[in-house]
Amino acid sequence: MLATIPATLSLFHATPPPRTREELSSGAWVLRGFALDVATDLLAEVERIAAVSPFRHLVTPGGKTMSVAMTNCGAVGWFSDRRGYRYTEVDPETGRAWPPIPDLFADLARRAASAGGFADYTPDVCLINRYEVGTRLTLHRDHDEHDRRAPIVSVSLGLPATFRWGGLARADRERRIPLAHGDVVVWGGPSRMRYHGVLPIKDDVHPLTGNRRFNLTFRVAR
Ligand code: MD3
Ligand code: FE
Repeated sequence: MLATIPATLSLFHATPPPRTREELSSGAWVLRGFALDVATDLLAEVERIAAVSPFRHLVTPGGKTMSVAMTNCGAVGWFSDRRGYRYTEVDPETGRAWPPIPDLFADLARRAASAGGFADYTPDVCLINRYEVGTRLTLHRDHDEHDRRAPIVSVSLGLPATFRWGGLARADRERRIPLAHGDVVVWGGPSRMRYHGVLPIKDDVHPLTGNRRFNLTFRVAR
């Protein structure tokens, strides 16, 4: 006789990923599924933010247009053009302040930092990256923030990505880390200045975001 499968375990329901905590390298923690409970609300906030400060493709100082579309919320926002990379208090595209960090964002970032061993985390900026199929982020380090003792907290939403996790020198060997919808990573301590990037997003459809991936990165910029 066939065993009856309880509805909660049936294949008609997505299998919930286990909520694990794994240290990638000293100070870098992957919190699998940490944002799953609030993912829908996070995406609604992203829409509200983008209605004030729209997603745009920034131009690097070298004159290349980035394939990732970006916007920000917070007291400052990350911006780039031919003049360089910097944090600004005003969105140069709208001439107005960046929208504030929603309480839901601040609360999630603080709880995640705490789970990674960083107490009292109060980010002043959340950079929001939007990836389409084929979009990538080339290997780089984040060095425009004054306070490098504070971790960066990143939240993955929508389509999965393969993360490139390098070392402190550009030529160091890198690892590939899969990041799924709802995963949160805390990048602190000696890991804060490592090289990292994202491989091109694969063609797929996510029930909440369609053919897109969003990434929230919380920072203490100043
Ligand atoms: C490790 N974003 O916005 S998040 C970025 O998925 C960025 O959108 C990627 O790299 C994304 O700058 C990766 C993970 C991340 C962010 C910052 C880091 C990892 C980091 C800073 C130091 C070390
Ligand atoms: Fe980065």
